[in-house]
Amino acid sequence: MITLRKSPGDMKNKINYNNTPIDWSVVHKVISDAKSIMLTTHENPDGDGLGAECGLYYHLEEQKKNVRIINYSPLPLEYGFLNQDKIFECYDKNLHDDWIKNIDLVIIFDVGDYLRIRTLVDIIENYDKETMNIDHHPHPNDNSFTYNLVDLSAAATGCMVYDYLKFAREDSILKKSLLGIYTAAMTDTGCFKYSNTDKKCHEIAIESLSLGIENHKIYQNIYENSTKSRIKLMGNFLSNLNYELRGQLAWFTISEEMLNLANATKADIDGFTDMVRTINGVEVALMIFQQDSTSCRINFRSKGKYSVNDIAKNFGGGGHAFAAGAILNGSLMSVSGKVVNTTIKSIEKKMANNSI
Ligand SMILES: [Mn+2]
Repeated sequence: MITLRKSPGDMKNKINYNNTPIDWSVVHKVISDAKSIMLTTHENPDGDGLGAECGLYYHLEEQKKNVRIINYSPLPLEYGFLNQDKIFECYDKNLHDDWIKNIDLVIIFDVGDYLRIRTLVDIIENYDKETMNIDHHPHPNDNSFTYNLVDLSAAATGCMVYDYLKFAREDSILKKSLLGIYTAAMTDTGCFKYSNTDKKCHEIAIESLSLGIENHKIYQNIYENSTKSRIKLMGNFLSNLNYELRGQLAWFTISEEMLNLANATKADIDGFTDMVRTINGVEVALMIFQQDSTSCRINFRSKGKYSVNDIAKNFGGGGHAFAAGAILNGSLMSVSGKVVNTTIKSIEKKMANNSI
């Protein structure tokens, strides 16, 4: 059980840019003053968390900082291309605690919820380390980070790293950093397709291409690397979709049995909800995934007409307005009944409000 030693209310942030304009000069002073820095991101990391780490890592390494990337989860195979220099480490108490004990700063990317770095919270709290949160997910005002940097308008956390490097560097951004930043922007915008795609994402793409970064290879590594099990599982769930609200809501469940039948793993379900959102007429896609015998993960994706993070919040989760999720205790049957009903009611309410 992971708990916060200090309650957030006891903490006083030294910096709290909670979706207020970030003064990068203030942030720069904090990072410059730190000699040893650990970079980390949430469990089951994605292209944004990993890319942001990689983006800042090479800059800090060049600045002669004692810097390491230590994540709770191992590096997913499809992101191996970011790891040419073996920069990603998976947390191991025996290997890392002595080093973490003496560091000046922990920078946490894309976390959404502090507890998503799992047991790393304990070690950070036990050694009373200063933390810097760099994120584009909402956080409460009384968060427990020493330095809180939240920009909800950022398409990716990697875009915030890009902002920082633009401020901090006289030289252009290193190619190895840009590889990470490009990966972050590409994955969090669904390959520059989602509504969060902005000018900055394309500027990052232009800068990356100018330096010879091979965007098609990044794409292939991440998206053309499906396991056969994933495709088998896909066939199963796609032929069992449920539609509500005259096709505006599409939902599906993935049981442990379906996973076992396809010989698939949890990593294989990434992107399924996005896929269902692509269906004509579907405004909101919802996945209910039985992650073990006692709990389910739910995942919402919206095309932009109806927000979904408020629905996820009802179940103790959260996220972005149009991409959100939660974890619920209970069987697949009970969770799906409850969640589907609540979602239908919530969308009906939004429809009524929209039509006024
Ligand atoms: Mn992100």
